[in-house]
Amino acid sequence: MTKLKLVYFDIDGARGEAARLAMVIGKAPFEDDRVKFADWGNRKSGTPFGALPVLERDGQTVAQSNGINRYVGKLAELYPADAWQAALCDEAMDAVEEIATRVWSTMRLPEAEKKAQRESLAAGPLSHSLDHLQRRLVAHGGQYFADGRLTIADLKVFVWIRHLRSGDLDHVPVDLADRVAPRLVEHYERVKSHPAIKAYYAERKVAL
Ligand SMILES: N[C@@H](CCC(=O)N[C@@H](CS)C(=O)NCC(=O)O)C(=O)O
Repeated sequence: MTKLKLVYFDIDGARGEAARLAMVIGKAPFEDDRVKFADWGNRKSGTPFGALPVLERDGQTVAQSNGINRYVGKLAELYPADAWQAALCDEAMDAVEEIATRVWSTMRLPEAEKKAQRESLAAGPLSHSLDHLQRRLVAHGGQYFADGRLTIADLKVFVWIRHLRSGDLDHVPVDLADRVAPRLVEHYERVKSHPAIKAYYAERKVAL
């Protein structure tokens, strides 16, 4: 039997989380290898691009979060079979990845610079990205991003909106998504209420 291992940091969010959720929802058995930050220095050079997530399948590896998302989305039946719907699913995932990369690239900046850059992102590109994502959701019926049902794209957006509303991102207003993109917050609540997601976070004792 094929063995899957998802290697990601020991956090319940960010780039590895949508793949974890997809495998939980799809009941695809996998090993959840949670790397402690203290151990990362020893493991980094063993990864394809010096970064996580990495998915291992029978000892072989694949990196890049959205590629992993597509693969596990297919396994979990959370990726559209129709090529156009698949493109819409990819669009939402890539849109999140694009803005998240900009926001997270400020992580190690000196405090004053981080503050300036994050405030500027929040007022400009991050707000625009939320607005655009919301418009795409509405254009596709308002419930889900593609295929008229829950797909891996919804999981990626869910994880992003949760992060933005968590208060973990200093200098980004915690109510930004609520103010700029209330339909995305409704979408977040919709995904959050999925029974498998509720059960998963309850078991992990993660408050949503
Ligand atoms: N394009 C990559 C980016 C991966 C990435 O930057 N991952 C971060 C964690 S979210 C990481 O591994 N940071 C540690 C490091 O770069 O040393 C992807 O989408 O997977």
